[in-house]
Amino acid sequence: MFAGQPELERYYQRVADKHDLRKDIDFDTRVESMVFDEQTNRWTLQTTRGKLYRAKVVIAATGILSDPLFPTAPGLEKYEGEWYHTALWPHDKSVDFTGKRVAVIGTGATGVQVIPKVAETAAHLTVFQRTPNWAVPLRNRPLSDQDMAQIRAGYPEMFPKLRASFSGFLHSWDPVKSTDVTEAERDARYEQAWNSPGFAKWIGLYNDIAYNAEANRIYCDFLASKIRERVDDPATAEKLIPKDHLFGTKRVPCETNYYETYNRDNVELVSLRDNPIKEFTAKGVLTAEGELEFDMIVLATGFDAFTGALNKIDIRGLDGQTLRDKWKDGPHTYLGIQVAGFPNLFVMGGPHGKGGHGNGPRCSEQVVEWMAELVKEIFERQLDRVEADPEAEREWTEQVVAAAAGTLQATAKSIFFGDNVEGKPRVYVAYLGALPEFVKRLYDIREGGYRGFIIS
Ligand code: NA7
Repeated sequence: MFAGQPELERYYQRVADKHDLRKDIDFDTRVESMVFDEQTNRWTLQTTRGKLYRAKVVIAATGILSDPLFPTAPGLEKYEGEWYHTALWPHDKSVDFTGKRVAVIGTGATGVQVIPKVAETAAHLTVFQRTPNWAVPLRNRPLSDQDMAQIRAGYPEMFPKLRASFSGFLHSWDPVKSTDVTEAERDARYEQAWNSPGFAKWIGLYNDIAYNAEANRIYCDFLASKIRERVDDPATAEKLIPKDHLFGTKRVPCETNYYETYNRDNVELVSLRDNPIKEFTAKGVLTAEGELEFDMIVLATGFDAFTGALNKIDIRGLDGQTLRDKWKDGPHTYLGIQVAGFPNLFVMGGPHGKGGHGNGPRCSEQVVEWMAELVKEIFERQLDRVEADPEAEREWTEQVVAAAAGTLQATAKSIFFGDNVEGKPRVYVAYLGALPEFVKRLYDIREGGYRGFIIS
């Protein structure tokens, strides 16, 4: 039901072949800097391969989750064993955990998938947990030919439904509140969701879970009871139950046999709150309780999300202003698509927009369609510049940030506020609105002559 990496890669390869895309792609190329020339209205891009590119328009489709985050403890360079970051996994070699003493740091969406796999063959696995998560069962399974036939037959209804849903998923929040039903009904619904695949257990439930702390807490109690049922050792179960954030205020990880993994003799959970890593050593890590030795360390520590990838590039717009400097206190954008002072630069899947959020491909495609039309116009009408009006940018940024204030999401530390990264200012970087409204806004703006954009 949920495709694994090899199947996804096969799909991308097929799309690249079908549309003959490889001739237009320079692979293994990192953009280091981008400078706007005000005389010619062209961007100059410098890459790690030394090649210079000149472009009238740049679309930075650099992604929300693409700048890997490393542990804050110093000394990783001293560590002499094998180590891997889950976002930089070496696909050209097979990583073997067999018989090894392995550490995994991080228990987010990736950590909860990696941990059960490593535990199967490692001699010993130590999991370092900074924050426990409300992880829920993925319920993945192979699809039969009959399942696929049924899915294909449903395409005519499925695609409009995806475009019309809040975040591009088939699930939608139920307008019924959890307080409007009996306790027995509610429990049965939670049980049914628990046994269903994917985000049915999140965005397919009563909508008050998203905004009412009390309704959310009741659901948390249900989820905590499931963790207690699945983990044999009560002390370990308690460590795995989040105590300081509500369900869905951080991204909800989906897992397979994650909690049962802690019942294995070769698996140990270390809470970094009780026992922080002071530094990496040649043999492993030094914690408050002493040195622990490992043959391999897996960093599942996530990403500097939303702004990390763009901030890695030295981007210089009008008057030599850098994007990093402009965003030092948090991102400023118009629709998450443009930044005032950076003409002809379009962002796809950055902060404060809907492209790339939620069901990534589904949300992106609608924003891409709109953006591609605008880019086409730049060339057809031989425009010099399209850039965000500073006033429109100010209004949009204020609106996005204000919409998140006072919500349940604002009660947790998360990638949505950037405070998973040490030293990053806590500012809302995601976008809380619904996909159909966002897309409608884009088309209204176009009909209004691209309101909020300065076109010359
Ligand atoms: P996530 O979900 O951001 O998880 C990263 C995990 O690593 C999370 O448990 C973090 O704890 C932990 N972390 C981050 N920095 C540290 C340090 N310095 N020390 C210890 N632990 C740390 O990233 P994933 O790769 O798992 O998932 C990314 C996306 O993939 C996810 O959002 C989905 O869209 C799919 P924290 O909770 O911040 O305390």
